[in-house]
Amino acid sequence: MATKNIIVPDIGGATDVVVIEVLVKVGDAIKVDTSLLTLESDKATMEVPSSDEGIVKEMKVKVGDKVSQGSTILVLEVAEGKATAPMPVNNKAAEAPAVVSVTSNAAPAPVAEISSPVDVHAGPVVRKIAHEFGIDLKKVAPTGPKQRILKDDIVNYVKARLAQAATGGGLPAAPTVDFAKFGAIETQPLSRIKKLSGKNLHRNWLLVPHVTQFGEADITELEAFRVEQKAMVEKQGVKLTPLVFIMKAVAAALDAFPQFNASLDTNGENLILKKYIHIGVAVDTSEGLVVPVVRDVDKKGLLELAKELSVLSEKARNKQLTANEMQGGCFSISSLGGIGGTAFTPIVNVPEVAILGVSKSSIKPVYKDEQFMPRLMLPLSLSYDHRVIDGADGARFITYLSTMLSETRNLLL
Ligand code: CAO
Repeated sequence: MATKNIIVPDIGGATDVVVIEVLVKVGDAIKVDTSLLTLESDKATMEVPSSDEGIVKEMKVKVGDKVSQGSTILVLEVAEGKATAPMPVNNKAAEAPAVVSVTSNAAPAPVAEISSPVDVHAGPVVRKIAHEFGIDLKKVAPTGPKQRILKDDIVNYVKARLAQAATGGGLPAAPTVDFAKFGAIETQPLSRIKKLSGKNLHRNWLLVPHVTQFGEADITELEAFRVEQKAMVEKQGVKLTPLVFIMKAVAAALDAFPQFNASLDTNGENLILKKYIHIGVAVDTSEGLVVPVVRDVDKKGLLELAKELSVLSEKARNKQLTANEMQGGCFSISSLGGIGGTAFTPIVNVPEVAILGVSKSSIKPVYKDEQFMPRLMLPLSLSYDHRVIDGADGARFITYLSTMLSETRNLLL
């Protein structure tokens, strides 16, 4: 292999022209006419094509450098026999490639004419790519100097559109805002879990026609029972929180309302009813939300469930959950009861058809037997897929759940 210096050819006598874009990098295989640089003088923006073919060995210029005719752009590794002597600076060689003028105020170059918008700043390569992909350059956010659209801007635009098509297809893009214009900022990458769960939540939000039914359960008796049992249970190293009772009540409700323990098949024509009751429980971890699944909740006792829940949530927080432990759920529970809030609208965890949100219980005056009484009320928020579940069934399910939680013996039997 021989090497050859690739130099700036005749650029119409302009000197100290600023490099505003470097279009190749070390290791790139380039051909004759591959665009190497974009230069910007007072009068025009130009793209410099390569005079040779080979592999880029070393770059000699970067964005912001000033170049003139004869400045070395890069060192090219060329195939033996193809290398010629470096082109002299003053050589007005016939082989010297022509420079394409893009946004010159003079006559526009042919490449520039391929693409329509003339009021955007972009080089011929960018315009050509935009033309080939049918991209309207006016929609691409420029990040180059003087609002110039760079090749990377096109790449980012296409990536964003593909991501959008994968989720919401055809939705208008969120505006690109330069937040630093308004004050100090810091950019933090999203965790792997956040990126994954974010994609799923977005898809579920768009795919499912959600309805959220709110309700309240009187858990005064249940709480008295829980507090009574708590110390005894804690001796066995287990924490008995309201969530375990809620899981049991949900299992009973799923048994009574099988359409909640179901999934739509992929063509949306059939409902697949499940004969098992596995419940996913959303766990908040430092990396984001994960949903381990507790299997056969209907067949397990309160203590067994409490033990399993604490093992799974511990594993979730230590990032030790296996894929298997997060699969096979029929219904999900998202409990924010340990944190606070009065109600929220959880997003259905597709392919499940419903999810229960639990908020923090509080003592409220409840009118009973012709007087107000202080009762501990638990707020419930049931979101469901309206393609599968009717509003009346949503109300029946939450009423059933409230009854189950109000009468503790229902859960113990
Ligand atoms: N009302 C009042 N108090 C409640 C309650 C409720 N609904 N639910 C729990 N509590 C109490 C518990 O009894 C416990 O109090 P004590 O320590 O005095 O007994 C305290 O709140 C903390 O409970 P916990 O959070 O440790 O336990 P849990 O069984 O309720 O929940 C888990 C376990 C793993 C679900 C929970 O820790 C968690 O991660 N929750 C967040 C889930 C989440 O982020 N969901 C959002 C999904 S949508 O983006």
